[in-house]
Amino acid sequence: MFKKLCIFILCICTITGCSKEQPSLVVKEGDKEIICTDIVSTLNSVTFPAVVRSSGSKPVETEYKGIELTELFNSIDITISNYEKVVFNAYDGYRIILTTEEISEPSNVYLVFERDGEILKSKKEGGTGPFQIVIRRDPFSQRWIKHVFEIILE
Ligand SMILES: Nc1nc2c(c(=O)[nH]1)N[C@H]1C(S)=C(S)[C@@H](COP(=O)(O)O)O[C@H]1N2
Ligand SMILES: [Mo]
Repeated sequence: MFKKLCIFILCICTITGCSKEQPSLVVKEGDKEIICTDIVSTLNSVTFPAVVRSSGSKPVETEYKGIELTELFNSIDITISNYEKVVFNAYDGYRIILTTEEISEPSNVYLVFERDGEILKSKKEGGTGPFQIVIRRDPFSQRWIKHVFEIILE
């Protein structure tokens, strides 16, 4: 009976996706690699408004949910003031570099995973996620790197 119940719950979880793995991200500091796996569930997330400018469409007002990048660094004991710049790499080969100064500005650089209440889809699923960097003081969004998977401190 118990075994049947377990199998039943497992099936429901698989179908509804509640057992879906959380996306991960790697942070590199020297020759150390930190794999961040439960960013979405464990860190302090915030929502904020932004205007999205995607080529070929009109600007749209949206709400993003994510964590301030400095929070992520704090959570893995990285002191960014020890570094000059941070490199972000995306699955499609896109790369951006931010100064640590820019990242340290309050309420500026966020690692987002939700837009208007919906989890960001991967590139394969036609989205901009699973993670995207949003820089609130970069209104033209060229540096809002989509599909980011690697962050390197230099
Ligand atoms: N991974 C990735 N992020 C990216 C880009 C890209 O090609 N790949 N393009 C950038 C540019 S130039 C802009 S304007 C915004 C919006 O891109 P979109 O016009 O393709 O929506 O995303 C930025 N982030
Ligand atoms: Mo662009």
